[in-house]
Amino acid sequence: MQECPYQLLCIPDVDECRTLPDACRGDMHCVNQNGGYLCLPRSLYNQPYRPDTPALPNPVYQDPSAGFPDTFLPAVPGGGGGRGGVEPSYPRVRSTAQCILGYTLAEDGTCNDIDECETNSHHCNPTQVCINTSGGYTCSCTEGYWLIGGQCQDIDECRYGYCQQLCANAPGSYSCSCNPGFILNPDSRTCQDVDECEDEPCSHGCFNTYGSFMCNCDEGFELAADGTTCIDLDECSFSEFLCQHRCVNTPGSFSCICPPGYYVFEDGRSCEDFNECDTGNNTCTTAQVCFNFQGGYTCLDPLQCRPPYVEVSDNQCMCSAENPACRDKAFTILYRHMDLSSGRSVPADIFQMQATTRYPGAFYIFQIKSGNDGREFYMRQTSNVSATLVLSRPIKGPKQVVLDLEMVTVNNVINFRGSSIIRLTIFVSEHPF
Ligand SMILES: [Ca+2]
Ligand SMILES: [Ca+2]
Ligand SMILES: [Ca+2]
Ligand SMILES: [Ca+2]
Repeated sequence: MQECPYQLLCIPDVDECRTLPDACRGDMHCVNQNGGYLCLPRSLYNQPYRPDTPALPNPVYQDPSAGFPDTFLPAVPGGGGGRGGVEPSYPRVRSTAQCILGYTLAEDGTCNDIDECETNSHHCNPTQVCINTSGGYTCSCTEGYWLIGGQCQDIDECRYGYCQQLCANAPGSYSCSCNPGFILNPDSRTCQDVDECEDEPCSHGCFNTYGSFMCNCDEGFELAADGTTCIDLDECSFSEFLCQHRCVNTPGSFSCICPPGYYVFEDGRSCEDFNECDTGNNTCTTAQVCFNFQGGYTCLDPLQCRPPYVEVSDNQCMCSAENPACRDKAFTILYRHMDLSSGRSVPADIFQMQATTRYPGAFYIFQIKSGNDGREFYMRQTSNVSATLVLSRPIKGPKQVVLDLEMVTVNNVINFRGSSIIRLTIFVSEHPF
């Protein structure tokens, strides 16, 4: 029954031409129809049946059941009765109503839908697609197109924000893509951030960011121009004062080194003299005295006083006044040693000298008797009985300077004039520390 749009036509047909006696009167010929029968003039019966040909007289439609709703029955021209068929012997002429528009009458009398798309009897635009429907058809656009002015035109999906980031329109379609740093989600429209750090692109630390990532470097390194590589910082190039002596760059750091005779102090930068005498790390014999100085040490031989001097202690020689050979010589020679940094800033008080024995009425004169050829030193008297040795010009080491510092004692009361000497050996270091 579903195939039948008209209920009237779908009940089992009865062949009224056989079952009814005198179904058609007079010269009329009975033609059975689905749901009724036709009475046609016999003279026309042999012609092909063409219900919509106006030249033919209207066939007579006979409704045998008389129980159908009026609405399904064609109007009877001039007739007053609503129901037909009560008198089969009185056929009435009715309008053609075999099938409604869109259906065609099949040989078995049923109305079948016309497939306008199949039979190419549609009026769809060439850009459109014909879709057959029951009793008709529709013209439609394929996906990705819409109807504008009767034409199927491509939908510019990009204009309507179909893609979250990048969009490329295409006829009947579109495609989304993502900015660098994003990947297209399975929905093919939205994008999500790529966690670049998973691929470990950085030499050191990596931070994922929305749409990108950032690298950072451990201490002592800096990020190269490529943004991912960490390169060592050359700390030594920052400042020449980073190390007291020499800076050695290392990966991620730097270190200071000191010349032989020094060690690197706790601060890691300054050089400290290695005291070879205290640590026993020297080659002095037991007879010698180890003297430490900046950057080295020396072994002092035991004091040997040259005659007429005689040894009075391990660092002092004396020439006795009773000895005639000592008449014009200094009464005592005291041996002293000191160290001095190369290039030490000047002026600098570096040594004190003082009379140990004071005679009443005596006065003292302090002077550099020998060794001051470069005029780097002078004596400055600081009191009646004392003086200071002043360094007035910088001395560059390594160097040993031996100065004879003389103290002249003058006593006019007893007409005495004598002198004593300090033989000062100065070890000037090679380095300014
Ligand atoms: Ca498109
Ligand atoms: Ca990222
Ligand atoms: Ca470094
Ligand atoms: Ca030393």
